[in-house]
Amino acid sequence: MTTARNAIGDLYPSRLSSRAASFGRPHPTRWGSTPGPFTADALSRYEAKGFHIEEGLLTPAQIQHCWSEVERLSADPELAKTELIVRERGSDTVRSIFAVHEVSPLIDKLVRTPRILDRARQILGSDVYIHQSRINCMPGFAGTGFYWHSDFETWHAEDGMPVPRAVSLSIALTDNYPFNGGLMLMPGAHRTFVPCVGQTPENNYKSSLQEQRIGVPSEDAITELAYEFGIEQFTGPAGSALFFDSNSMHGSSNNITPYPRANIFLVFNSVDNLLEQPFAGTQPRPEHLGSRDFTPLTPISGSPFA
Ligand code: 6CS
Ligand code: FE
Repeated sequence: MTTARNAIGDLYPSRLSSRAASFGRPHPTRWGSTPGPFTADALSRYEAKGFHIEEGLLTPAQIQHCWSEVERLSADPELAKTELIVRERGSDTVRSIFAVHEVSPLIDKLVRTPRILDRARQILGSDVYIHQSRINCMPGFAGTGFYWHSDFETWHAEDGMPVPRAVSLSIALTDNYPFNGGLMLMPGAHRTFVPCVGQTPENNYKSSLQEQRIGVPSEDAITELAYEFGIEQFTGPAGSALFFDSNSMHGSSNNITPYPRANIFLVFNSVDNLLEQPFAGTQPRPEHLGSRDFTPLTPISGSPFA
């Protein structure tokens, strides 16, 4: 156990020894006024709800291309020996594959595709780099969910991300129904920061990626948010995309249906929001969870995702 360094000057104190009230975040959701592919309407909905869904971001052929890549990576014996693969607790089933933009040239092209990269830059008002990338798999019957959390809470406490100036993009590789473990989000709750109780053990990530216990809000805090904001769900055919704010309150249920669910998850962080020492006082997590290669992404021409 370590002592949090959040006593003074931390605008987003969490991992506390006793409960503290939720509060309105002092930072915006959309930064600046960089032009880009999002319409003004889409941007204002993103600002209000903390997320925006775009159906058909990828075509069926592009999804198939990505799906082949998932199969290749899942079966790669070298990758299987590394921490990039996280399995379901007590089984061999692959739950997540991390740093996919580094191990897959195809996903590297995806993150540099102008119509995708420019959307992240438009929301964050600056150049961006990839803080974390992963493929999340939720097989039929066996997939387990993620409890309610804000990603920014973890990235701030465990990776040292200063403020919520990051946007996540989740691209559905399978159809997302209301019943196969789809992501639930609380529209508008991204404006509220919920300090969480509990000290962070070193190497917390070794268990939190299977089941997060530290850095999750109390049931009372979740109840308050749910009554104020309600809950919506990201559903839609394969190829649909969800852009969501780093402080969105979200989670998912287990998938007991036979229909698998998989998505590509890309986190773009602003180059004006570079990682510092983790605010929980712990050692920084490994590169594949919180990258410290802050090189801005450059767009490519001739992308297979153009
Ligand atoms: O650890 C991460 O970076 C992400 N994964 C989990 C389970 N919670 C926080 C964040 O979304
Ligand atoms: Fe999350």
